[in-house]
Amino acid sequence: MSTELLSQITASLVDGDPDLTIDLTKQAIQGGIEPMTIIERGLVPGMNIVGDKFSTGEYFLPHLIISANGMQQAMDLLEPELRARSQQMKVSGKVVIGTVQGDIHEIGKSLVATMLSASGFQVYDLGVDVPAEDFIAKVKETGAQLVGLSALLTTTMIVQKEIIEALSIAGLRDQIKIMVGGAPVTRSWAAEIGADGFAEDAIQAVQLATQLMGA
Ligand code: B1M
Repeated sequence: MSTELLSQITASLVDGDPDLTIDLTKQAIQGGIEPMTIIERGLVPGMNIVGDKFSTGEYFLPHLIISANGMQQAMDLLEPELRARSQQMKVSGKVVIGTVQGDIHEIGKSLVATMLSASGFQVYDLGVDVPAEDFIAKVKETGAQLVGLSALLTTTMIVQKEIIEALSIAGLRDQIKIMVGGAPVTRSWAAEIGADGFAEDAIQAVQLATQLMGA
């Protein structure tokens, strides 16, 4: 039953039917399926298929936009469920997070931000298309100990490097840890650009953040 519902959620995103995605997500929540399962086994596979179809020229930008809207609205339903299930710990640190300049992909970064916040971190989410100076200003303003840089495009991965360099030039590098992530980002890229860590998904991001904060 739950496998079938998750497959239907995937298909609704691929078919670009946001109303159905929302309806099915509500059904899945009411049916007791764990929110992370709905995300990882229902929604993300749908977005991956849409992305693949875009790559091969079968789908165009409007398809991406419609499916992303469906996923975003489903995430709005799931966010309170994720928070409700998380074990609130003592605040384990302050994190400034954003998608780097030139990149407007939001969904994955927001999921990471939600999971960090639900795990007890104080999260300052700068949104998307964030320039280095905004990260620098927010770290100075909040005294955050951790910076998270998300990039979904191969062309904006380099901006992660530029932002790390800018944080160093601003004299902040010694007082912060930096983690990077996003679909094209790898552990070796993280090492190459001098980040302190890489996380593949939102769960790993929480584990990494906790580890980097020495908790
Ligand atoms: Co875009 N897009 N897109 N897109 N888009 C990709 C990334 C792409 C792979 C699709 C494809 O061709 N197969 C491709 C990039 C190719 C490349 O760089 N080599 C692509 C392209 C080309 C583009 C445009 C250039 C298209 C165009 O205009 N011609 C354009 C770029 C605009 C820009 O940013 N300047 C564009 C635009 C868009 C939309 C706006 C339509 C929309 C985003 C809407 C939004 O976010 N509000 C969109 C979408 C939806 C996608 C795909 C289909 C799905 C992304 C997504 O939300 N996934 C994507 C294909 C794909 O990824 N399979 C694609 C679900 C999300 C939960 O996963 O974001 O990976 P993800 O996040 C994960 C992990 O990566 C990780 O944890 C998250 C949760 O598990 N993670 C972190 C992410 N950030 C992290 C940070 C961390 C740690 C972990 O620490 C700080």
